[in-house]
Amino acid sequence: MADVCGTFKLVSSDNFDEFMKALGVGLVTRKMGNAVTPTVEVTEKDGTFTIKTMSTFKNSEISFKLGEEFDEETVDGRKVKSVITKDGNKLVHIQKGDKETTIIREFNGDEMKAILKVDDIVCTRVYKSE
Ligand code: ACD
Repeated sequence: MADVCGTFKLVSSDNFDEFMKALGVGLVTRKMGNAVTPTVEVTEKDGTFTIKTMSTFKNSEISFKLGEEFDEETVDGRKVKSVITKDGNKLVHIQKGDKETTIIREFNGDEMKAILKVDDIVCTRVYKSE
């Protein structure tokens, strides 16, 4: 398994509401999104990576090969073209749709930090190993 694999639970989140607002996510979904503490599981087998994000509200699962574009439907229902590359201990996920969003997942030992960007908004979510 690659060095960017593991299972992590959300421990802090900064600016997620602003990030969701910029994507046009409605109030009720934003409230739920802000309230849940997802678990993220990253695995890799024979060059195919899988990222599962699980919560009591919504789940998502994507499988991909590094650098190869794939179709993704985001948890807020956007249909985007995604590409994920690896830069050292980071997975860099670019989603192209009506708006371009970036999710950088950085792995440092028992911590995974997700930095989500859209427009000029930056949201930081910190996860710790389960
Ligand atoms: C993370 C964040 C994963 C979600 C990233 C972008 C989604 C865009 C908008 C969120 C819309 C609704 C939020 C609902 C649930 C959020 C948590 C569950 C994710 C499956 O990796 O931390």
